[in-house]
Order: sequence, then structure tokens, then C-alpha cells
Amino acid sequence: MLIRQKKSSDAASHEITPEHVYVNRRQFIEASGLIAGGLLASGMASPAAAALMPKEGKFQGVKEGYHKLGAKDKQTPFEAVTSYNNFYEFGLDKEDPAANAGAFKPLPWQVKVDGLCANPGTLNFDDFLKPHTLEDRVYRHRCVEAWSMVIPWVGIPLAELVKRFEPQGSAKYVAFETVMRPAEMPGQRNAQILPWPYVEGLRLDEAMNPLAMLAVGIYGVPLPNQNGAPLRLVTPWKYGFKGIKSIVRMTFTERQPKNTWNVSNGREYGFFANVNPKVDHPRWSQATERRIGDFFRRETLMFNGYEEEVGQLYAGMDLAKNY
Ligand SMILES: Nc1nc2c(c(=O)[nH]1)N[C@H]1C(S)=C(S)[C@@H](COP(=O)(O)O)O[C@H]1N2
Ligand SMILES: [Mo]
Repeated sequence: MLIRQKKSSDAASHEITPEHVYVNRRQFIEASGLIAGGLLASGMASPAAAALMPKEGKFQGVKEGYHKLGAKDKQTPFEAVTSYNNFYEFGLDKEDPAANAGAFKPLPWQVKVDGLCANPGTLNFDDFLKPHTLEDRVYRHRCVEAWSMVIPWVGIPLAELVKRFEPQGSAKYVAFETVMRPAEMPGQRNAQILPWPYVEGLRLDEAMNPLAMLAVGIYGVPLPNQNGAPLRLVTPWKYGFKGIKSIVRMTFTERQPKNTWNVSNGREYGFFANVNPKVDHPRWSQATERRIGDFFRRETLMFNGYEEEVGQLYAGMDLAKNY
């Protein structure tokens, strides 16, 4: 695993964009109209213009959201966030998603909303996002594999979306599904890796918690393919595998939905997946973690440090059993 450390002489991390990310971004920008034009509108005549893309391609009108971090939480550089990934549709190694996701087309995109709700439908990505105001939020991100990052996301509070589609009283959960595109996602051609498509779910009260968000960007720019373009879930108090990428479907259900890692290995991965330093994974401790870019391990915090915000969701629950 190779993560290049940023030198102070380097450009700011958000100014560095690998080629495939840039191509993806341009498609996104052209199709979504969400971003102010500038250089983009005038075409990409020179490599120098391409180098300016990350700045010019930033989301506009993003409001300042949740930024509560600890003194020892530094934002993980853009380069690391986009080169060290889990996205098994593109391969099993951390470098694979960045290497193999270049041909994936995040646009045009549609999201189907169905199940127990008053306003089901299939929406173009634009229409899916249009009624909402994008927010910047900086969250800790803790993988079940005991590494972590700090990522500045751009997205929408999931609670707003849930309300907009008006779940019926009988709806107790919301399920999510990743796009199925074996032609563009080589991992999906191998059913031995995971049962495809990747699926996840939340209890409706978890989905309504103010911390839950659907992200469309990082560092102010559209999600690179390897990070789950164009739309992914972010639940910072849970292990990273809950954060399903490249979402095409949201379904309101009465019964607890399936989630891929639980289906694949239920002894090691549950439904809740709340970050908990006291409940070890069967094969390793969850008491500490390696923050990408740090030398020393650090202690893992209960609910990844978000106990104040989410602890009440699990009052009275046995967190060792409901892992
Ligand atoms: N569809 C899909 N979503 C996924 C995964 C995946 O393999 N496929 N991996 C999960 C895991 S284990 C983690 S830790 C996060 C990683 O997100 P990141 O690469 O943006 O850090 O994505 C999650 N979402
Ligand atoms: Mo993970």
C-alpha cells in the first residue's frame, strides 16, 4: 500500500486530480448543470485548463454543515481519499478502485425510490437533488478493517430525502442498492467475490438522524468514481461498509433489509455495524485504528466519536449481540 505523503511545497490536495477523476467530473458537470461553468463551458483546450478543473469544478452554493472534529482530526489529503479505497466492484485491493473505475459512467444516472412511501418514482439525478441544498460536512470515516480517515463530504441530509418521499407508517427501514453494471465493474463478473448488487440498509430512525447523509462530492468536487459516484451513503458512526456507493435504488420496507457483508459472512458482519471499540471483530481488535497518514495507532471512539448524536438510537440494545 502506497500513500504518498503531501509535501508542503505540493499543491493543496483538492487541487490535484488524477486523469480519470477529471474525466468523470467533466461528464458530471455537463450533465448535471449543478456547477458554475467558467472554464468548463469554454471547453478543455489545453492541459493547463485541465489542471484548473478542480477549482473551477467545485459545487456552488454549498452551505456550511457539520464540522465538529477532535483536536487530532486532520483532513486526510484528497490524494489518499481517492487512492486507498474499498469498492469491490472494481477489485479487492485498495489501489484497484482508482485503477479500474476510469471507464465507469456516473452519468446519466437515475435513482428509483420505491416501497412503502407516498411518493415513489424514478428520478433523473438532477431531479433527485434539485429540491435540496448541498452541505459541506467533515466526518471521521472508520472502516471495519481498523483504518480510518477524515473526509470533507458534500451532500444532502438523508432525513430530508426520507421526508420528501413520505414513508408510510408501516415503513421501518430504508434499503439501498448499488448499480449493477458488470461491463463497467469487473468485480461484478465474479459472483464469488460478493453477491451482487451490493445492498445496504438503515433503520428509519437511523436514516432520520441528522448525521446521516447522501454524499455527491468530496473536497467540494463531485465524487470520484472510486468513492462511489455519483451518489453514496455516509453514516459516520458506523463502519464504512454501511456507506454503500453508486446508489440506484432506495426502498422503504417493513422488514429489516439485507446487507451484503452480513449475507456474505454473518458471523463477522452484522446489520448495525456501529463503531464500537469494545466489540471486537472475530479476527481482530476494534479497540484501536490506523488513521491513514499517521504513524501511531489511535484509540477508536465509541460510535466513532458521535455518541452524543446517535447514542439514544440504541438505548437498551445489547450492542455486542446487535453488532
Ligand atoms: N457498492 C459498494 N459500496 C461500498 C463498498 C463496496 O465494496 N461496494 N465498500 C464499503 C467499504 S468496506 C468501505 S470502508 C467504504 C469505503 O469508502 P471509500 O473508498 O470512499 O473510503 O465503502 C463502502 N461502500
Ligand atoms: Mo470498510
